[in-house]
Amino acid sequence: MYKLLSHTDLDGVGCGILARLAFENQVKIRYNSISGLNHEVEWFLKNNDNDTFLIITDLSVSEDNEKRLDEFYKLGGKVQLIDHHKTAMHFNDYEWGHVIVEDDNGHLTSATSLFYEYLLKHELIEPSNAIAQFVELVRQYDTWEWEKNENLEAHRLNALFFLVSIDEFEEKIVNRLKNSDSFFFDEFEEKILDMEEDKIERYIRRKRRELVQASIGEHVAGIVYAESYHSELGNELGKEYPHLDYIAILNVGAKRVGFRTIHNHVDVSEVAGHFGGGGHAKASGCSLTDESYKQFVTETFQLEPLREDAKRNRYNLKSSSFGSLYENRMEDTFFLYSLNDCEWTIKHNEENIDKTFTSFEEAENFLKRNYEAWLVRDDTFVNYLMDYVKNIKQNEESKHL
Ligand SMILES: [Mn+2]
Repeated sequence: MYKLLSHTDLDGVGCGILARLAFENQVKIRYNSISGLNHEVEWFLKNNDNDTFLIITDLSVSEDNEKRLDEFYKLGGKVQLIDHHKTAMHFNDYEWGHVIVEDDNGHLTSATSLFYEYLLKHELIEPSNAIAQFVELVRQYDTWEWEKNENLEAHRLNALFFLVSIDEFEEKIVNRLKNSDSFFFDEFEEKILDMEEDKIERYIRRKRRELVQASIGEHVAGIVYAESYHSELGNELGKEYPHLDYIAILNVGAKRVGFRTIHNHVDVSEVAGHFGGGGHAKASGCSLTDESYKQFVTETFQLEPLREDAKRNRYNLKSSSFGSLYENRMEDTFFLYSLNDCEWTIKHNEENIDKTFTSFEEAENFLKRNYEAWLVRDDTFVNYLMDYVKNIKQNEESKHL
């Protein structure tokens, strides 16, 4: 008999699917959160028979359970831990641990890709094209490589995973991988995935109009309330507003805050750590405690949402050699223009600010971080230029008088 303890996400369930293909009804599978895993391991060690082979994937156990498992192994118990998280590297000190973050070709790994290799190496699974394709989709999704490769199928696989229950997903995929030469979505799945994509797009568009900006510690954050689609939302809002260091997503019902960043210069695991949470550099979270509630909810509740840049302009464009016009809520105007090839500056109302920038992006970043200004529509831009010309003329005329 085998027992597999794996994570509840797509990568974790990918391991379950491989185990089902390899061991069929000779494996018991349990999907767990991190805390749930430790209970399961303790329960297993108390109730095990020495014939059951324990496999743990995509998760690592607590220090206490690490010791217990090693004792169990030394007394002849069968156990294998397979993971790809950086924080689990020390399990490689054990014969029963196998942790690889990046493979020899420089590709990031996932638990599903490592477990597939493991099963192949021990000749526990028949290799197939369909399985290899599925494993690669899971790997690309779990490592975010899908985004760089624009592998939308990987993203859709995860969307499908969330649309159906884990049991249904497992059964569906196992059957498909058993019976076909390549991995595919059926017609009905394609249809609901299309609908789901439209729904996410509308949701993000709505949330974009609710985003507020606030300085928090050394960072400028975007703050939004949302219960669903956190990773899509964090990613889209981050790209839409690159001047924000990170996006904080508040889920008041669940009493959680999620943090996402698209930037390499920001580590949101540190931000979350400050509020007693943790996670990865680009995605992290913490509980909504008194302190984080005050910071993210109380102190930002009165703020007005960020205004979006005008999108359909023909004249008032970013980086334009004629300059670009911005405005903020105080109705201040900001004219951002280049002095020469490598210097940009900003005219705030009538006066130039005492600062130059080496690129348009740098200048705009300054403008948006400090003044929450947005690119105005063409009509406002044209009026601004006309007033400007009128002023010059008036000045000239007054000189001649
Ligand atoms: Mn994983």
